[in-house]
Amino acid sequence: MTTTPPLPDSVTLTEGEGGLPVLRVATPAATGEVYLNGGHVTAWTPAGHAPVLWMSGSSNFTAGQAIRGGIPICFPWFGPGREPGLPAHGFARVAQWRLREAREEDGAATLVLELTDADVADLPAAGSWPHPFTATLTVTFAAELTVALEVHNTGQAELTYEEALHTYFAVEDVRAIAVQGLDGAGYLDKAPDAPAPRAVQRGAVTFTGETDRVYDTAATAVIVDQDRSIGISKDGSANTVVWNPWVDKAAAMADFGDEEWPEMVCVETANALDAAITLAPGERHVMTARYTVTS
Ligand code: TA6
Repeated sequence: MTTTPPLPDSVTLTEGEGGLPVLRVATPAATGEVYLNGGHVTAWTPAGHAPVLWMSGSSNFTAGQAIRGGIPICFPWFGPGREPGLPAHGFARVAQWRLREAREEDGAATLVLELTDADVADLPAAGSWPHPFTATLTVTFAAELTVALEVHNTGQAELTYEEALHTYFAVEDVRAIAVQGLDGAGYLDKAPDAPAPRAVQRGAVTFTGETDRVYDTAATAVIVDQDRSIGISKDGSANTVVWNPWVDKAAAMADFGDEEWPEMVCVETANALDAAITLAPGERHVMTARYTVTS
């Protein structure tokens, strides 16, 4: 039986969609929510702004299934499952995280969630992934949203993993936005009609079809939308992934409405592929993303 730590007045633990436990945050600076299923941030709305994170109206809310939208945690692999039958993007987003601490300071509410190898020992999605670890997710809701994923190698052997904060942002129309800050960065182009597997970004990223790119960059990105800009700065991350499924891929996903693709763009903070992290026994690594909104 998991005990709930003391909660400040700005944080409540209640039943969310599908009866799943959800932590709801309400401070003068922002509101937000995090599901224990997947350690999944599903909402952040700074005071005076429209919701910043996008959620699919077709998302599942079933224990052990990924939520579509918000900030899925990809860990310990990015992309296809490494063994037959294992889910894409790792098991962290389908595991039940535990709330370790909730605190309020200077008007900001911070939630600290934890997942260890013991929590996934019987999780089919973990397959035979054998490494002892402790993953800690620290989410601070304020006028900015800060999300930090720390991985601690608690085992006696080297641990190599990939990770991403696979964040879905709400936009007016993806066909009219630009993502700045990636100019000159090399990228892996995963789009089905990519002219070449690798390219270099020229200017801002704009969207005219399915877009699925893994950029090699530590730079801050900015989503320039019609009435606002969303800044994505980061520490401890060598990759930024930019994704929009466009028409065909959206239609192929059961938990993604066919007409929803213009409303969102993913700009993901990651360490993937060649930038996978390797920890010696006892070592830790923290990847942090910081989101800001300006109108
Ligand atoms: O980050 C982009 C991506 O890897 C795409 O290739 C697409 O698969 C997307 O993630 C969503 O993956 P999911 O497993 O959440 O459907």
